[in-house]
Amino acid sequence: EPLVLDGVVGHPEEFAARYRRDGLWIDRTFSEMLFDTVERVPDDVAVIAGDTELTYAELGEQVLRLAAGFRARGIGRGDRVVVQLPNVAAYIPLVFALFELGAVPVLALAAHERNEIAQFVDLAEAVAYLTVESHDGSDLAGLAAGIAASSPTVAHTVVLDRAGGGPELDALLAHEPLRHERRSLPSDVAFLQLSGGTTGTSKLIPHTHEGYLGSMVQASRVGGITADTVQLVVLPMPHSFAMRSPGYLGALHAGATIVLATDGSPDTVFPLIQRHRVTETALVPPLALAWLNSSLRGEYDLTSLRTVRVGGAKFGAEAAARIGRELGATLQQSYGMAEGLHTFTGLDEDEETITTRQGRPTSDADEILVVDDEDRPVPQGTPGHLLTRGPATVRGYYRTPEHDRTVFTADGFYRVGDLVQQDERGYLTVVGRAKDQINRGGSKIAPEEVENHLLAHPAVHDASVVGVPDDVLGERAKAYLVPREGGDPSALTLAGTRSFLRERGLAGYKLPDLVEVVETFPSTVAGKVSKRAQRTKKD
Ligand code: J2J
Repeated sequence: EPLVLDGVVGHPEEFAARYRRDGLWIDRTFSEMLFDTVERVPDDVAVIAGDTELTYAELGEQVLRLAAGFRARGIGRGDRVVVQLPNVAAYIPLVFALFELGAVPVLALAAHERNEIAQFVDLAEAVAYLTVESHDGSDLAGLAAGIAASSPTVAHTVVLDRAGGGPELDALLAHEPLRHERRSLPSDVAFLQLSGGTTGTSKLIPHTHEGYLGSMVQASRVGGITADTVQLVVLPMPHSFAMRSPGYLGALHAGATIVLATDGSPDTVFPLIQRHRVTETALVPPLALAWLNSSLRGEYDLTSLRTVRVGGAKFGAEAAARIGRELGATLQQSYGMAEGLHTFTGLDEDEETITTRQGRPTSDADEILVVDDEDRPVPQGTPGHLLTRGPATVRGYYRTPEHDRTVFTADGFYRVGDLVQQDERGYLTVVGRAKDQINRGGSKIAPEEVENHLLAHPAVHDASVVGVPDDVLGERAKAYLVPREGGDPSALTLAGTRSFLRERGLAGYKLPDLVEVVETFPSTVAGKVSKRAQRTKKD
């Protein structure tokens, strides 16, 4: 019996049938995919994190022990579990234990705070929350206690120590392993992924096993993943670039080795690359720049690196050209979105393509439309709005039918919100953005969410948050604030504004980098705030 989760819009049956027939969706659950590999290469190393090293057999056993532990707590198929963990060794076993049971993880970022976690718990009616006691100075054990006390749905919290171990993990691992078997179907929703977001509240994306794994298989092919791959994961594990483009799922599928790092800075990762002979990784542009510009580069042997994928934000052509020259690795640009579509440049493409394009879709079934403001297709090569539909791309968010009507067309195309142009071979170049979102070095911020919090400040009359150009991050967040009459404007410093937002439980990466107090906002002819004028304003 298929799992029915309310608030999920699937693909129409004729599309689903075609994607299955054409092998774009695969007849496997996440857990089956993993155990296929466990059976094939039990003694190969699957995961390395710090001092922990797990073979595929050991990983499989941990998954089944943890699954037994979760099942003993009553967690089963269709139950939503908010998982908020940094890139620790237990990440993959814990998440796959939930997959084995057919439970539906909501994959939150370690950087999230009270605000985001409470939203996910409420929206998904989560039965459990799984986290570490603290991360980057934020008290997640306290958050877990608060949620346990106040949430009407959360029956269990599991709090690991800071390094992702400790007694609660041991207690789960002490269970006798379950037998691996099919407890969910490939067509079931596998997990809920975060959207970058453009509105006041976070959106969750329901991905099925078959669709998400299908997109991973496509990416693994163009990404050249094999059993010999040693993949370094520095981006947050829940990010779709880290998961399936081709990501650690691609590595698990191929029987490759995954090396986890909790951050991507050269001092953390160069030693790991040297020690484990890392062959590939995925980076956002600021990290790629940090690697290129690091004085540590000469001190480590990085010659094992064959492929460096860069995506999540626009990677400039000059920096792009340096990857091959200075790191001796092939650059593979990737453009994608958690909602589904992902594109890649080929590994054997010419220099011009690799440095100036963000890639092309992985199959012809990924439909691409480039349109004007009235949804009319523009001539090929002309910039326009990207609309897409296909086997990787969902048809709606989780439980937000009204929002869906604005971001999906009647015939199921997703309005990505990016401005692109497409060349005659199908390669896309990202030339701008139409959606109200800030891309802070790959981290996505919804201005409306931050503005709503700022409007709650007693000294704020009005707030507008925009992205302003930044050499390293691409964009930084700037808040323009109109003080409230009679309020205390001296509270509206950068530090004051940031600590106000932090106290409201907003994730650190969403806090403004700059604050400017102004009398009024520039407006458009239509009388709306002109964010364009604010983005380009000179200080
Ligand atoms: C310009 N903008 C880009 C790029 C994403 C693979 C790769 C990336 C993501 C991702 C992903 C860009 N150049 N190369 O999910 O599987 C901006 C666009 C896009 C938004 C999506 C994957 N790569 N972007 O970044 O959901 O604006 O996914 O719409 O986090 O990031 O962000 P996100």
